[in-house]
Amino acid sequence: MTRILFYLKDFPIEPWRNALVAEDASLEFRMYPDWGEPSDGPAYAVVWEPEPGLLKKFTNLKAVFSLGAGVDHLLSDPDLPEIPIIRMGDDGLKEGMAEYILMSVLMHHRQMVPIASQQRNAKWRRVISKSANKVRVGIMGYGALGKKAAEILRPIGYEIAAWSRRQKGAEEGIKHFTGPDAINAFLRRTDILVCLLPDTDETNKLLNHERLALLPKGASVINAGRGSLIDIQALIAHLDSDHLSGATLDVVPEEPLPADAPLWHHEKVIITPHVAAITRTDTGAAYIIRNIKTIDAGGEPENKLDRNHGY
Ligand code: NDP
Ligand code: OXD
Repeated sequence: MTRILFYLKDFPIEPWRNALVAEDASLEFRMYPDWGEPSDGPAYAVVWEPEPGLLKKFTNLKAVFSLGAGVDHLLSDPDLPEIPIIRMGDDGLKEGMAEYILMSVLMHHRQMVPIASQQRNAKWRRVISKSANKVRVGIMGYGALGKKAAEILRPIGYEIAAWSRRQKGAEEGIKHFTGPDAINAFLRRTDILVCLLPDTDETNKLLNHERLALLPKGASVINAGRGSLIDIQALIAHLDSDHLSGATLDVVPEEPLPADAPLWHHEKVIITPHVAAITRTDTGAAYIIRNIKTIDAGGEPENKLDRNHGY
């Protein structure tokens, strides 16, 4: 029998119990705070934003599943046990993110930010948008989510480029840029910047005033990775000077965004409350059970955290 210890901050747990037990009826499902004895039997933990120090108490854990693709909520725990950490990478998560990116890219391409502002001011003025094949989309972070986003954007005809840390093989319809030496050229050719990077020491405030200035005039920015990537004051300065035409932010440096943050009311900014891709119980439960079986059989799980690189 496999025991799963479950801890989810701010999400209902019951749908997860049902989905996991539907995948494997032999599961013993324990919810915080009713864990039983921390030393009882081998177990897996499935968590989102656990209290720091909590996981250390469970000396028999074989692995921890992050109920999202990001692991910053775990790496901030100084007592995180040295066991495998598995990040979500199920199809539902990828599809959810691809939908969000498609929606946001189309919104910026078809200039919905100024059009919505015109509506608020009862202004009827035609706004003409370029054809898709003249719009250069740049995806920063070409991992599981970035790739899926490219897949959904490509048939529309956008000119797509991707920036990542490691060299990628040639791929039809994608121009690849790799590493710090290529970031400036990547930004200079990007009209709509899609950010899908993890929060690491290297990505923190990577998009500062100088780098945002490299984007062509009129470019827009979509961030659905982590809020730490962008210097928000620099972003606002570029929006106010009309260097940038708009931004869609699903993630911000401080979440929830404080009620008095000026960002809420900026004419050129669309805010969504970190909902670009929420792990779905059906595909998520199947992914967790599949990986538990792999580990139990002595295999290597999918999407294991690389602690050296922080993602
Ligand atoms: P992956 O690990 O699959 O991909 C991460 C990508 O970022 C890779 O392409 C990686 O490059 C690149 N990268 C990392 N560090 C650097 C760096 N220093 N320089 C250049 N490229 C870098 O992650 P996912 O695609 O699954 O998820 C990405 C992030 O999206 C998550 O970490 C999470 O923070 C966020 N997220 C947000 C959600 C939301 O609802 N807003 C939902 C889910 C995830 P390489 O390919 O070379 O390794
Ligand atoms: C994730 C997230 O990391 O929801 O999956 O942000």
